Amino acid sequence: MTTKSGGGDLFLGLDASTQTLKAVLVDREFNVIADEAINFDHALPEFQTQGGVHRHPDGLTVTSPAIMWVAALDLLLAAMQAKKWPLNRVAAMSGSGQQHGSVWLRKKARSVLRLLDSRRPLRSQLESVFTVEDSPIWMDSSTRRQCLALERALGGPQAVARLTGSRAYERFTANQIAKIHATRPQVYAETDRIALVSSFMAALFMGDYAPLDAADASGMNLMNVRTKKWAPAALRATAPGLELKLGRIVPSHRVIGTVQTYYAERYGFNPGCLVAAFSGDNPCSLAGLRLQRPGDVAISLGTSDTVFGSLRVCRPSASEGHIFANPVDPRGYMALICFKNGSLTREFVRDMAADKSWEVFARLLAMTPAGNDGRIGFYIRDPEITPPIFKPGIYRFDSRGRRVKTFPPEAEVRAVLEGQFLAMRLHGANLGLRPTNILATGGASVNPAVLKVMSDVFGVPVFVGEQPNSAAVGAAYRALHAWVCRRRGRFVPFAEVMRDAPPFSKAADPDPRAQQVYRAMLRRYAELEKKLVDAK
Ligand code: 5FX
Repeated sequence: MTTKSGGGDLFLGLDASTQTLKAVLVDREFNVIADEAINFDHALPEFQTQGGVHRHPDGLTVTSPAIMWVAALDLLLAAMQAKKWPLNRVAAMSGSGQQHGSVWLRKKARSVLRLLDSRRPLRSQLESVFTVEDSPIWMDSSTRRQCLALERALGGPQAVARLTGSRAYERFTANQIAKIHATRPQVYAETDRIALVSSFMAALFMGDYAPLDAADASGMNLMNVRTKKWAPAALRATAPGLELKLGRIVPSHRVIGTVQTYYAERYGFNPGCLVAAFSGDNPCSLAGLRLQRPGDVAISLGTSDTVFGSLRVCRPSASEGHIFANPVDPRGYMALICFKNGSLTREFVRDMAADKSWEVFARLLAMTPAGNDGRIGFYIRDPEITPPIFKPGIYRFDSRGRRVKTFPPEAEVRAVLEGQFLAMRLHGANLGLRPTNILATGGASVNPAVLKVMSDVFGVPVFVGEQPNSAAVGAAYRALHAWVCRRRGRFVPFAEVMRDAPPFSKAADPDPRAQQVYRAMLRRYAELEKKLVDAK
């Protein structure tokens, strides 16, 4: 068995997401050699979650039982052991957690963590350490009042965005904390530590409270996104005595400890296995997709679409998206923008105009030129956050900007794609994202017709990569990064660590003739969008 601190040749990445707890094992050649997942609803039915969460009757509150995550870790570790994962070869590990969710621990939690008994599962030892049994998570939107109060205290949405990287959002941890402080002051008083999901999972492995990493701490409305330190004004406006309950923020590539003896004794981990700071799922995905240089942008085409990428400059906006600390570059930033209308909206248009068939969709698309003869459409099937258009509907405009009721089918299919990608280009640029290449992920990234329009609208090549568990893989890559930095005793650029990773494959090249068309169209799109937003 390898016992030297950080000795070994494998890297473990965990991902505590909303519905599952996953683990991947990665070797020095960047191959995923094993993976495992525990689905909360199926494996732990006693918690009666749906999609890993409890939606409360007010329609706004969404929570998950904190002990369920612990119980899932017991199951995950047991499964890894049963499948004979070579855990004694793991040199370093890290993890990813759904962002914004908070875990509330009472004082005794720290001694329980330090004295974990390797003869017993974690669940039975941690059952009574929570002051809040149902953790508020990122899907919660019950804190409008607290958001307004934070914005008032700090001088408005733009001031909050300038300071923390995002305007006040309901799901962001400050506003969740303010709500618990206001509605359950006793619970707040009894809480010794408020962890994020990521730092809580790290604490389980370290056997002590774990510091927060700067990238995940950026999703709290509490950290000065430039200095990566707590922002005193935001702390004061949220709840009294908060800094002590939150602990330290460290750079995301920092080694924060070694695994508790519990993991060596019970599961055969190398006792010197390093634990690197855990981070949020979006920052970990950025690492998993290796978006290390400004200009590398990922577009994830899922139920909702997400655009994210690395940035050198920090230019937060109150009207769109988020700026986080970069998880692989302590001097850099990352931008993240979510668009609610993603795949379901594209499928809705496919069903309406293209006979429910992607083949027909692609054939129709080929009948129209880039720019759609000046037609522009906004397809708002679900209330949209970027841009804020809350009233569902289809808003179609002809080449002279006049609202029209219908488009021919071949124009309809092009309009939905061009509209979505123009929105991404416009709002991404407002946050400083100027792609030089795009990595497309998510369900719809297998569709060549969709990727071709993406490439033309942005005017850059589009790549695809097989990376199904990008957050867990990103956590493993970050563990490798932290391990290399520790070994060399200095910060080593992530790009250097990942230099030999296999390249992604190109799926589409932009048509140079389309550049001019989309540049002009972007201006018109922005004007029409402004009118729609102002009319709400
Ligand atoms: C990002 O701000 C989010 O709220 C989500 O992507 C969560 O991180 C999902 F886990």
